[in-house]
Amino acid sequence: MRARLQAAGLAEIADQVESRVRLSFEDGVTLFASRDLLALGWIANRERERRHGDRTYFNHNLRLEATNVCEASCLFCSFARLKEGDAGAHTMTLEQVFAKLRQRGDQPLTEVHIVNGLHPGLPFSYYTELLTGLKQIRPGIHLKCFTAVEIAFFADHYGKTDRQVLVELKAAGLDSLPGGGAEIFAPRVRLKICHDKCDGARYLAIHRTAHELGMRTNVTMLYGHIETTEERVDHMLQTRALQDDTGGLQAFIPLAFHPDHNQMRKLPPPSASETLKVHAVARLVLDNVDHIKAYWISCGVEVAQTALWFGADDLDGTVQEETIYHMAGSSTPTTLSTDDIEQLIRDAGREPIERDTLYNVVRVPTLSA
Ligand code: V47
Repeated sequence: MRARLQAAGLAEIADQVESRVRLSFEDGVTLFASRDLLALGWIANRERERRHGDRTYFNHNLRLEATNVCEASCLFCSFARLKEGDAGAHTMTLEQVFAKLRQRGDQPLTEVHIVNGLHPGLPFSYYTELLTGLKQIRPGIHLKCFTAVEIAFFADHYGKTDRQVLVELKAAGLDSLPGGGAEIFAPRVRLKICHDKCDGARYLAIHRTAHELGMRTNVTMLYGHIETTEERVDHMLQTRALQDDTGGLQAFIPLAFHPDHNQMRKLPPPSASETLKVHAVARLVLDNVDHIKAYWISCGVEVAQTALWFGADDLDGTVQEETIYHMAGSSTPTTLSTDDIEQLIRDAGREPIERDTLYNVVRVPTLSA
């Protein structure tokens, strides 16, 4: 392997990773520039196995999007509708949201993950009652809801500070924040693809505040559109700097751009090899983030399986009701059962571990005789 790493120009970085020397911005760019995907994957996999062995995490979750009415105009989004009454616009009543959870009374769910559009016409009580009601139905359920972009919107729209919003939502039952809305932090990219939502600095500040309030969060990165390699590495380094300060991040989640039915539809989707590369570089640059998630809905089931050998150790979960990616052309199923996920992890040569949102082990599935 040494000769291969040397030929790929990656031997020094491999040594640094092995001796736990932090990678620099230039190292990140060098990793992305490498043409030897297997050499890069080998380094990322060694690091993945050092941390997690074969263990591969997933959870039993339910994904809900209560409204797709959104006043932001992100070019990559196929999900949002500007106002109520527009074709395809939908907003669930609280009862409809609660019914979605009640319908799954027979499932040992551990998490509900909710992301919405930035709806200008709902009262703040819609969100607090949403959380309270879900907790009443399933008191033990973990509520991972509302991206930092939604938190910023709530603050501006309802005249509160970001911290106040988080405190009030936490009191109503919020347990953690998902990583959506991060896109690419670089202002150049944000101005072009999502100019009218909160900027990268505020996104990170909201995660910092959530950590100070005792909540854990994730960070995502939307790749494969107009971002440069340098902007990807910068995004990872800003994430790493936050984690140095707070330790509150659980997972980093690369999200592959899907071009169908949105304003960037002329761009091709990122290739499988690009996807593997992004997961591998994330594993190596983000030395202080425990988990790299290959979100199977975004990168596809087969590529997600392969990513388990390129740095990723988590696949997200059963999901069940997803529209953001399916409206943008994802051809994955909308759900996988826990049996399906266990099997696909085993087929990939790894060991499935069912976790809760905070990575406590819920169940170590065993093979039936
Ligand atoms: O914020 C929207 C992205 C995100 C498209 O925290 C698109 O555990 C690709 O954040 N092509 C929502 N991506 C999903 C998300 C997420 C997913 C899984 C796990 C977690 C977690 C968070 O989806 C949005 C945006 O960045 N997105 N449209 C598109 N056309």
